[in-house]
Amino acid sequence: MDNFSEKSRARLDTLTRLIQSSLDGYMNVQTEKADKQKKVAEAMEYSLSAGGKRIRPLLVLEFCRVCGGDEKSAVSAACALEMIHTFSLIHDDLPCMDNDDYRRGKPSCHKAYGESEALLAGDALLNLAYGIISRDERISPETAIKLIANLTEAVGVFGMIGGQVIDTDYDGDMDEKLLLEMYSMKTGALLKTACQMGCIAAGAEEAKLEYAAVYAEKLGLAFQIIDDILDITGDEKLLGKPVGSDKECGKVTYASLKGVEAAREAARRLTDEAMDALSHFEDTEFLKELTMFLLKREY
Ligand code: GRG
Repeated sequence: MDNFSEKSRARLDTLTRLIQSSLDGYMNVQTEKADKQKKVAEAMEYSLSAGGKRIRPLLVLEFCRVCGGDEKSAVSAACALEMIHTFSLIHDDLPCMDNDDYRRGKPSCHKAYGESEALLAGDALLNLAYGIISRDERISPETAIKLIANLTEAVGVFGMIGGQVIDTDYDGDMDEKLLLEMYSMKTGALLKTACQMGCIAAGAEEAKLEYAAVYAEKLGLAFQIIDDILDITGDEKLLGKPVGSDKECGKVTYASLKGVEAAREAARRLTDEAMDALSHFEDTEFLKELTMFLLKREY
């Protein structure tokens, strides 16, 4: 994260520590309770701590702050979202989905723990995510319900899962329109709920949620296009997984459809549009630097 100013780097360190210690806290409760379930708790912990970028929880906490909220009220939503993101990666790597052996620089969950354990670890993370929001005493029951409603929509059949359905069922005849629709759902939906849950935790008015959605829509498309480019031009060591898997699986991506240079240009344009949407919020230096980092990222 070289493009960060000193101030933003300090903020990044603070938030990353907060996210990690909170995730550890939630997972410790599971591990301490586990008896015959030790292996599944270990598999959950293994994938959750494997060293992702934590983009989604960072967005939850930052959107809460730029809407004038106290970040403590967004911590459970931030951790819940990272749990759900990790769950989606565990399931996405399974042989019945993308069949990937490596994730975040380590053997994927099913390679380390076996398929049934990985399936259950993913399910348990999804379930735990909703549990920690519903039991968070730092937020009102009304806020918890709003957060959970927003999150379930993002994960569901018209969100991430729906995007995965398009990815698996329509890969043969994917045109640009369908591809972008799939990206918005499969990748964009979790980024949108990240930004909107931050607004909800801060008690922001509806208009802020709409602006957050515009930012996230643009960011989600740029993020997935960069992901496609990295699968062609990326460095396996930095990425922590093999490159070329999209081509090997015969997958149509924006980069394969348009070429790497045109894809890079589209990601730049979408990033500019995302930056414009941030003008509706105050004190967005960190968010802007994070957005630029995602455009230039190598992992
Ligand atoms: C099976 C019910 C069920 C749900 C899962 C598998 C699936 C449905 C959805 C797949 C969603 C998916 C894997 C989308 C790709 C999004 C993406 C670009 C992930 C990589 O995100 P990063 O770069 O990863 O933030 P790190 O490791 O940094 O956290």
